[in-house]
Amino acid sequence: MFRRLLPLLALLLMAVPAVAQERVLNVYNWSDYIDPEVVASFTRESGIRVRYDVYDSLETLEGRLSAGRSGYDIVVPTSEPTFARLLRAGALRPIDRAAVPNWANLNPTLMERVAAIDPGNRHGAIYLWGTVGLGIRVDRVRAALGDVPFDNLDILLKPENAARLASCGIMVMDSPTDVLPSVLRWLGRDPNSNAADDLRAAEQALMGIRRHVRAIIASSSILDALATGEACVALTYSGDVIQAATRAREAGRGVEVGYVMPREGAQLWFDMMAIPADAPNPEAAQQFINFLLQPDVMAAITNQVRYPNAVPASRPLVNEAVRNDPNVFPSAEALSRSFVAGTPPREAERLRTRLWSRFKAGR
Ligand code: N2P
Repeated sequence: MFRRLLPLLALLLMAVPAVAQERVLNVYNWSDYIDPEVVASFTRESGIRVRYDVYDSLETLEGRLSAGRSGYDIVVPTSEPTFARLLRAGALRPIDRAAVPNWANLNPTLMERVAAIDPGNRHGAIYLWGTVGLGIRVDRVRAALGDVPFDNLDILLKPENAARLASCGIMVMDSPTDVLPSVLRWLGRDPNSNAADDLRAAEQALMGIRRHVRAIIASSSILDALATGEACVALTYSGDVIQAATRAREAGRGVEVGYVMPREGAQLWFDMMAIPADAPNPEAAQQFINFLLQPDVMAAITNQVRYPNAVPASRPLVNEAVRNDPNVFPSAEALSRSFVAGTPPREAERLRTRLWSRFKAGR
């Protein structure tokens, strides 16, 4: 009996060092935010296996990371507030530029914008960026509202419009961080205000449409609901809407999805590739960042997820339809009206969280 098991045992022993040597990269990224083929080709090229987890809101990401020992090597927080807060808490590791030669491919003007919170850009490189706006079912909204201009948040936030659209499905992504600034801007207030009366006004605006809102759910579920036609107006991230539009078109069931970038000024955000201070495999993380910063790799990602990147040399390699889509690459004029969220102090953050619970509960 034992004799027969011996060869098996020998085989197992031989396999142990191989397993111990296997290199693993633990990635925690947004959902629907990469071309899976890119991950596969990184593994083929480097021999590093990728364990890939996803989140769909900054609140989820921050909750997971602030406990420490997340076990991740790569995370992708938005520059403000999440990346800024993690940085301040000492939760991010400086990136060794010598290990990331493709850093030179990054657009210096865009990187300058995030240098204000990360002097010298020591802890993060821009992965992708985009705006917050509305995904709409164009025909349904046209039928319900008539010939109004489809270029601002009136569609969602004016109670009379929301009442007309309620039956076809209004949804809002479950993220006070990425929703409140746009509501404040629509009200003509400072999108980054932490003043109690501004936040109260934002709450009133949201409560004014609450009974017409079908769902306040994770951004990943909003993408699905837009693609199937279950949502006819949804406040979410730009590229998610464009991905939903593509899926809806491919499904061929007559669902036509459009993106509305708020004319009053859209929230603009930058998502940063960063390495947690306690990352188990920071060398592999740097290798991965370097891999992603290649122009052809970045072009593949933008083509797939419909968000612009920060590698200008990728631009000629992006499909023409994507390259010329002003919802993917906003015009200079639209950008000049946009704003970037700030980092609310603790007390204001508490007010925002409480306000959001009341909005979700509807009272
Ligand atoms: C991807 C979500 C976009 C990231 N599904 C928002 N910062």
